[in-house]
Amino acid sequence: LEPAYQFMIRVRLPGGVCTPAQWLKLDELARRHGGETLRLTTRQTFQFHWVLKDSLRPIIQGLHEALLDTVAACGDDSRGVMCTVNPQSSRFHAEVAAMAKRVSDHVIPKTRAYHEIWYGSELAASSEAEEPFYGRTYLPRKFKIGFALPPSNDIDVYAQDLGFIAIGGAAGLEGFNVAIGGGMGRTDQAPETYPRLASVIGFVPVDRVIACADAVMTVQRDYGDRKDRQRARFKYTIDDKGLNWIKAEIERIMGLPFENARPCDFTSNGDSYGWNSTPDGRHHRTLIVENGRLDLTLLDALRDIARTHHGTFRLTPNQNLIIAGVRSEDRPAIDAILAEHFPDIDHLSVLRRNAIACVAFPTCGLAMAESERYLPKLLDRIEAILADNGLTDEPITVRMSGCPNGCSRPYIAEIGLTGRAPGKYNLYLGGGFHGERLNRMVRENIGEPAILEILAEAIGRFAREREPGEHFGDFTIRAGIVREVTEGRHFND
Ligand code: SRM
Ligand code: SF4
Repeated sequence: LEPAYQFMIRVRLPGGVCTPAQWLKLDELARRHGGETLRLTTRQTFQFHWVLKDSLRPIIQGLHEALLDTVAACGDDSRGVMCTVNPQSSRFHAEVAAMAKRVSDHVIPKTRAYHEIWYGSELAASSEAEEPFYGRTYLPRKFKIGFALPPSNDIDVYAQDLGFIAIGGAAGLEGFNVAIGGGMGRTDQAPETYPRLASVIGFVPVDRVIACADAVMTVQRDYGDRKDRQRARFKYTIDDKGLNWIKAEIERIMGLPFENARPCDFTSNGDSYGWNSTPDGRHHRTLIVENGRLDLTLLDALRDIARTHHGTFRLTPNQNLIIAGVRSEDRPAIDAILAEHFPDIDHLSVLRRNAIACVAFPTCGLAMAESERYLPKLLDRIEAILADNGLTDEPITVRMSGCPNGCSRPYIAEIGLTGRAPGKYNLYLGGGFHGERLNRMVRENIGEPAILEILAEAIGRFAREREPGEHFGDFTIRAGIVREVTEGRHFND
């Protein structure tokens, strides 16, 4: 007899796209082995929680039947590759999504050991063979890649170790601005750790993307800190060696210099809700899934939709879901199912639509405070403050994490909260509305009354003193409520 060890399983889902058949399999496995719940994550994939040891193999084999796996969803390798999700966001969407998938296929470990362990395949000599890129020691730490399509920065490209920003012209997709060295994780009381926004170092044409990804990952593989895990992420390699040195080394390995970065603009890192349409006559319905948690009610409704849906499901980086590629004639049936199960789904406040919470308690072993289970209650109270100030329809990004690791990307929110102890959080203000600026801590280790007091004062001033169109994060800096952070390494100053 042994304790009932419990696990989390994360699926690999490049760009967050899955078919209705895959959805139905995920649903079936979650009902049978995953506590009747699924979690949509901030990197556009699914997590099973409450998985007992005996259920590991049935889930992984079940995923395999649906052509899904968990390879490189964790570990010191390149994690799930993200891609701006909404097909309506740009005419280049399909091309960029295909590129994200190509890069994902390229960077995952080639090991056969996974098949041998989980699918019971015969032992192959190949599992002994050297990984062509990762070798025996893989990367110093996790490595994250994402593709953004301006004007949407839904993937938070500046939080990626390697971000590609799509640039198109009249003739089509031309290439990508390349941003390196983003990352959120930090440790309280350890000022040598900090979040950092990725630096844009140039432009590569479409046919150089794979070579660029290889070169960037090679630099991190060979120069990243392998002694101190706290400082092993690429962002620290860049700051320790110097951005110019790192850029030159990437160019040397790539065999070509970067072109100058091209102009581009982001307007938001949120999702656009409701129905959107694309020129191909298809329709796409974005649903708010509060904190990405699919409970039994949502699972039931989405199973009904998956049974008749002919398009795809797309998971957004804000933990929401798009029922994508819907034919005009299928729209009424989807609307009817949603109306039956969730009459209120489109009535969540603007604040809630721009909020993210990480998982935290009860499943995350690193949590210090509640997040997913607490943020909705805190939002009730912040909504009341906004209403008192006539700001109910004001979009403000709020992100909560149960510890400083920052899985909800809280350090780029206009209001950020990271857990310190049960009921206690660090409060950060001043992040950029579309993920372009880090925030700064305004108070450490405080409970709800102090959080609400500080927010009530800042929001009150915002209502009275803001300039037309000014976002809350920008206002808190202009008004001197918080000092701007211009570089990650000065986050703790
Ligand atoms: Fe994360 C670790 C959940 C996105 C930074 N993260 C964890 C673990 C696996 C805890 C652990 O190691 O024991 C959490 C599992 C909790 C649970 O019960 O499910 C966890 N991370 C998540 C998810 C599910 C949060 C969510 O609510 O959606 C996200 C899954 C992403 C995915 O699908 O792959 C998730 N994690 C992120 C992000 C956001 C992103 O990548 O865009 C970050 C910040 C970006 C970054 O990496 O810098 C993030 N997670 C971390 C870190 C800190 C890394 C660091 O550099 O210090 C850890 C801890 C670690 O690696 O040591 C961590
Ligand atoms: Fe867990 Fe911390 Fe990540 Fe939240 S931020 S899921 S508490 S590791």
